[in-house]
Amino acid sequence: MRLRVDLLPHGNYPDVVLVIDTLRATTTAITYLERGAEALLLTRTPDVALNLKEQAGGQYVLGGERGGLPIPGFDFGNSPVEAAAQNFTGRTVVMNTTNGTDAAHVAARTGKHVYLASITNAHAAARRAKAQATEEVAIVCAGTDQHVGLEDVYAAGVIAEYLLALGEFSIDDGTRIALTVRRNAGNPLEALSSSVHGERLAGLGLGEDVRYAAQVSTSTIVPTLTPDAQAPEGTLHFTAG
Ligand code: 3SL
Ligand code: MG
Repeated sequence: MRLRVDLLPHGNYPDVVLVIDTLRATTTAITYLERGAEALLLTRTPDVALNLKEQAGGQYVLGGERGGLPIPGFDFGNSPVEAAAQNFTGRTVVMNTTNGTDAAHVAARTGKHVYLASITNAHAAARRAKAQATEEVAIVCAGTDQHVGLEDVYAAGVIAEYLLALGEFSIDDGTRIALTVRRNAGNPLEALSSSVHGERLAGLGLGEDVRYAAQVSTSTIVPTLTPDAQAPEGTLHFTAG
């Protein structure tokens, strides 16, 4: 079994893919499902989300950001702290974010089993990946605007450690880098806070989201790409695994 870490999304994933956008899209996605959401629809663009809302009204709740701030017309930003304070029971949350939702679309082009992962669900995500994989687990870091993000590589290292404790893998250099970062960048909060994006979020007054995202394996929810013929075009349909 191969374990591969892509420091940015590259595509061509043959088997299991764990998509990571620790700050903050995948952490927030996990939280929506924790708070009762029935499903998540990840769109390619904000307009796809806004059109869905216009057509189907109250059926959908919209969450997303540009530049870290809520998108005009959306109901929520991309904040796990904000999501954790809401009840989404029975609702479908439509998400669009700058990097995380795009990374999921790249993974879904070829991946057989696509999951959203973060530090908060690291153990559950690793267990799910190990259980489903037949040839490869690819951990894909979303990064920020095509730049590698320390927070995502660190999270990949956390998940890689769990996977290596669960079984035998041949590993690539991406995995070696992620493990090195995990072992040398301090505790999760130190690592996330010292990343460029962590500093940026703190500057926007969103430091509580960084703190939230640094909690290790507090959730057993693994958002799972679940093909659904009814899902609107241009969306990826995820449910709680
Ligand atoms: O890039 C993304 O997809 C977002 O998660 C970035 S932010 O943390 O919401 O600004
Ligand atoms: Mg990010």
